[in-house]
Amino acid sequence: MLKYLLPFIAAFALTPNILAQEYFEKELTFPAGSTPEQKIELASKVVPDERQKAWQDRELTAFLHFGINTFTGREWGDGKESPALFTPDALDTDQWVKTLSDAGFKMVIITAKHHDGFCLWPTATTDHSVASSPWREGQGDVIAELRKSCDKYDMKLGIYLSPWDRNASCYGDSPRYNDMFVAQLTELLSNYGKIDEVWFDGACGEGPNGKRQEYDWLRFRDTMKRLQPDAVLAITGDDVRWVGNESGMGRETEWSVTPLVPSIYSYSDSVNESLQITPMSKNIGDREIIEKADKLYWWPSEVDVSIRPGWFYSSSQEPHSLRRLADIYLQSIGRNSVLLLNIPPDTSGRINEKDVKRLQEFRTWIDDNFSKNLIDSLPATINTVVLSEDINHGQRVEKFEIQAYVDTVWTPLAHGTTIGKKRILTFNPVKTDSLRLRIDSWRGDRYYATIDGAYRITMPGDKKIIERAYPEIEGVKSTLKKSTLTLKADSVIPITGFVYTPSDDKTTPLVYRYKVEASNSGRSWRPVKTTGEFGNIEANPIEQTVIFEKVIKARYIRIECTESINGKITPTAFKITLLGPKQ
Ligand code: FUL
Repeated sequence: MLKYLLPFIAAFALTPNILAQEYFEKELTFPAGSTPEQKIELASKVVPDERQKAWQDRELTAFLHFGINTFTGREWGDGKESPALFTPDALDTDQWVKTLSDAGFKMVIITAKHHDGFCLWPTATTDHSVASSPWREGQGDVIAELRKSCDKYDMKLGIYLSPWDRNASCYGDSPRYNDMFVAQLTELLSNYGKIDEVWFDGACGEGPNGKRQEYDWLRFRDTMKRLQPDAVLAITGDDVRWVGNESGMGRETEWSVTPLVPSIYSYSDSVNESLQITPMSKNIGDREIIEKADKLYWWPSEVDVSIRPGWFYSSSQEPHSLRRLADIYLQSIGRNSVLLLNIPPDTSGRINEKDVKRLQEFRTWIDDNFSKNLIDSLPATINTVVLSEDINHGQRVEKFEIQAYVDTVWTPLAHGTTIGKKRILTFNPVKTDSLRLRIDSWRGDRYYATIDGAYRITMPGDKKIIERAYPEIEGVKSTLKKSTLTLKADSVIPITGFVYTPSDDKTTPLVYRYKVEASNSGRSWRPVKTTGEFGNIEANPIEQTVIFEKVIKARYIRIECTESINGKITPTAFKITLLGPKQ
């Protein structure tokens, strides 16, 4: 009997002690029997560890998606690509790092291996690497060159290593592939100096043999901790959390303290389901969620987004407008997140000059708008305020209002919920000589929030810069029947490809795999060769441009959805636009 009573006695005895504890680094398990009030009190005491603090201070990190997809124009390669395609004849990592350093980035993360399995370093684990490519006659090593450039420009280096590998024949044979993955990680974390962030992407599909892999996440994490103890583990890791979209937007309410269980833990699905939260939920840290939880994590958000629509370079895409980048800045760094901005090197192996120009404009916009802090020289006309919490004491503020003293009255300028590491708020311009921050609700005994800056910022104009590589063909009609869309032109015409525009309506399933056929008569059909897959469409539902291997001549094109994202193969609507040769 005593044996059964003991855990209860221990739990009750623990509660007062744990409540007296000042802080809990990185995670906290509530003592059994904690009341909702005690849980909220304890939530205020969860703090980041040193690695997470250093990571958060960097604010702006560059992502470099580069590999076989750069040369095929695809977002997800299928692993069958020949290494002979890898021919970046002017590859210049100094140009990458200098460009990024000039633009204010403190770290770069490179796709050492993406889902197609092609390795940018001469690994001993597979032949599917730069060693089998014509680049530098098979003697090259992109990671080594990047390391050197990072040292030259005082830039930190991070590694993206995709767990999903569509090339490795042992993928799906779980213990064997886990060994291979650990060997790859070991090479990267042992031979290239200091690595500050390791990125394990969450995308996971079948391998070349159709089998799915059971990853040994904890072993992967332990390997990283052993070889690079200062590095943070992102996404499928417990140091840095994916914000939940790839469009560059942090949440209005962004909690770094959350009961959301990182997916490296086997119990993550069941616990998250019982709490009814996912990494994509609108709110992952409110009181009602915490009160239902048993455990909390300091798991801060990273906003990953590409400067172009896709992650890999494609000549048919353009960089986003400066206005879009400015919005991204305010909605990521300005919403308690780190911004991980992807700038994909092009087929020559350099950061494309259009992206270099856009990055320079972005830097200038940040400097012009945020280097003169008017808080030191009020009275002034301002339209932006920067707030912060001292995260050494956790994240505590739940509701606030910022006010300005205007014509003898304290006037509300903006209000919000969370603050966190940094919160930027914009409002209509107002002339004032005093500001005050009213905290309406917080957790714990007190809060540590301050007004750090006041600015008058100007948002760049929205220039229309996107133009199609090919003009749309006029006069096509479409009829949608089940999961097949048939497009009919007035006569037989040359067709170079098509664009699929995913529906904005969230209830319409997205097309993931498809088949294309062409016909002159509408009766007998011939297949048209394509990759048959819209890679990464779920996380990043951008327009998908498919260019055929060669121009075809047809009057009819039929596109069938063979697999949709939610498994049902009957999307109720999908929009296809045919493309013709350049005029
Ligand atoms: C996604 C991947 O599937 C994309 O290809 C890209 O690497 C992005 C950063 O993460 O989930």
